[in-house]
Amino acid sequence: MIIHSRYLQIVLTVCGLLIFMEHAAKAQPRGYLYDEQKVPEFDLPDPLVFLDGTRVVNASGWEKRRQEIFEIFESQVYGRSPGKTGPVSVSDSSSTVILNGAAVLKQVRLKLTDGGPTVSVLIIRPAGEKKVPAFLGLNFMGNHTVFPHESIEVTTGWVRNDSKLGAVGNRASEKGRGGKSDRWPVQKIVEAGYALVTTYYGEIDPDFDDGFRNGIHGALPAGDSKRPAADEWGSIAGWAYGLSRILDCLETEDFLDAKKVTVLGHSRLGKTALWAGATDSRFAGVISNNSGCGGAALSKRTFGETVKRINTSFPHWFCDNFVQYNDRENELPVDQHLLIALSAPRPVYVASASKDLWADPRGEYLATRYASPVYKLLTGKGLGIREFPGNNQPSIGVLSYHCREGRHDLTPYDWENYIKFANQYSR
Ligand code: GTR
Repeated sequence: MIIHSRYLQIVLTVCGLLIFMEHAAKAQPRGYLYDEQKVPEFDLPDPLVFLDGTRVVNASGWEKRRQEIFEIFESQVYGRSPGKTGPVSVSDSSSTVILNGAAVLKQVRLKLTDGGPTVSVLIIRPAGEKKVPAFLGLNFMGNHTVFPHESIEVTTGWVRNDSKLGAVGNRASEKGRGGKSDRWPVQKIVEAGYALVTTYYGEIDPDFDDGFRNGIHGALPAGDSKRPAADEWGSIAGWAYGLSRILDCLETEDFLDAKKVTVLGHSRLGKTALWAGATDSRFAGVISNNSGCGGAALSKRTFGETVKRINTSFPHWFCDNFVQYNDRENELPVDQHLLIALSAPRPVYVASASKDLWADPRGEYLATRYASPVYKLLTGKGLGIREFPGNNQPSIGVLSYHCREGRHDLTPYDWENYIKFANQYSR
């Protein structure tokens, strides 16, 4: 018996260790650069110098330089998106009062384009007749995982398997209801006077590599061929396109102020939020939460996730031209500080997490800082800090940054700061 229980103890310890190691490996794959001393020397393009060496001296000069930078990101990184094909159409909507009368929950079915996918837009706003500002962010596992109300429909589209959320065989289920509500502090957002608008990203474009036949890509073939050309849109651009169509829909909502919509996203959806901010100037502010490689982190540092790794793990996220920079980050004509600058003068908040080395917190901070010259030119202010800050020391301004203590996640602490950030231009 004693032997058995000791044996059991050893087995349990080994299992525990294996689970821990697997978790650690997932968070931080081995064989990549995590040592600051080993970061290679690199040159970053100056945001205020054109490719031909001419310097930008005023706001109209920046508009031209911005166009130059934008075209490089379009053709080399995210891919060109088709223009809007016509008005979005709402096929159905319903409203319910929630939070003891403090809020209204509305669901809208939105057709993104003729013959294209229909997405379900969840809007939770403070009760009343006032037009309120909003946060718009895509979610990873379905609207029903965001808030536990029984009226929120369970997505019928493809979802990533997740047994905790009852997502099995790539189908979502009731079990997931409210399962991700820790990422969406609805009550806090409503109490602060904001609406939360969210949609399941997989309804815009399912997140797997199927040769771009499904989702928004299938409905809007970019050219003659079904598959996007090397400079045409990948999934990140597809999700960003969806965000813009949701914003079209918000422009018709009576109780939302569509001029005060902050686009926000975590991780791959943080990359998406940054590209949405760059492609659609109607977004009043942009928040990138732990977006990492291809998001806010500088690619040329090659710290944590690299261009080659991301193009290999997720071949559908970027355009095919991005592959030519695998192991050749130094040849990239842009880096991610310029992506942030594309949203200027609109406010951008970049946030990292201290244990999320895969996303390169310091690289995210540096990109924010190096976007400052553009903000200084246009607004007189840049990022308010000149050193990488300690944990939980937010610097909030037109350019904002914090590194939260902890792991890759979107937490109430992050939201607390995002609300302060949005208050600067939304209240
Ligand atoms: C990781 C990927 C990151 C990040 C993350 C996520 O596997 O390497 O770039 O986007 O996924 O979106 O959850």
